[in-house]
Amino acid sequence: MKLYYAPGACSLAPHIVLNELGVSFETEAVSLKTHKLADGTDFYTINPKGYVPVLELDDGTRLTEIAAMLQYLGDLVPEAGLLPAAGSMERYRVLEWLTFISSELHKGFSPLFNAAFPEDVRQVFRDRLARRFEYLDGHLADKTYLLGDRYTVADAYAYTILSWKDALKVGFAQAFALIPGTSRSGATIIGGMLFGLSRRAATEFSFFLAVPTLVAAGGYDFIKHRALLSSADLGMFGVGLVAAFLAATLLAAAGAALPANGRSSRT
Ligand SMILES: N[C@@H](CCC(=O)N[C@@H](CS)C(=O)NCC(=O)O)C(=O)O
Repeated sequence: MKLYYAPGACSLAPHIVLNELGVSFETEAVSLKTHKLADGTDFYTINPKGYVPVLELDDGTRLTEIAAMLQYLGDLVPEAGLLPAAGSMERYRVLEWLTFISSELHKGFSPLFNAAFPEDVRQVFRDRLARRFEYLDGHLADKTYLLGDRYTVADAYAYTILSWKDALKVGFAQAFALIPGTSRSGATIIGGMLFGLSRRAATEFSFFLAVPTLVAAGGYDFIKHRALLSSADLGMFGVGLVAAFLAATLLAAAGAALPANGRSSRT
């Protein structure tokens, strides 16, 4: 089996389930920017709909749509217990959740990332999404999993979408770093925690958000001020890079020594 996926995308849901099932599978990364594979293959020849995930079976059959894929995977290894038996009420509950996550949560995010929508229209979608999350929040208030105490494929999908919600909150908090003198990591960690994330989850999101942010900000600054730079500055950059690398290694080692508690208050 092969899973066509994109890092950070919803293909994480079948990816989690494939790992949970313990079946052997390969992965193939897809660039959602170019819609190409690493070898240049046009992804539309794999999935004419152009989106991940795609599950390719050993006989070459391809399956798309997360809700269908998760049911296929759950039925593939019934003894793993990730999907209740067909015909049972519990099975219909899983289908109910898969449909809710797909149509109300997953697709509810799309307008928020669409710059073509004016802010007031996006606010309508944001409010709608907030109501859906409130419902989910209330449902999970006294439960460990969507079906109560039983972990199913629907939880893997919900986790994937909830991690976007957390990422959105931390991204919002990062905007405060635009205020001169405000620390980016301080704003994202404190903001994330105020939004209900655990310290560890807020720190992790802040760290991963730092990579594209600093590359983009550093690249922009470099281009803007390139006329001021000369080869004599290279030594200074080298010292800075080595010092940053050593400090990061020390911090990572200290972080690894911390006790591994939950990633966030909800996920
Ligand atoms: N209905 C699809 C939606 C999949 C989807 O939205 N995939 C996104 C990533 S999360 C994607 O690949 N978007 C790229 C595109 O549409 O071009 C499913 O449930 O599998």
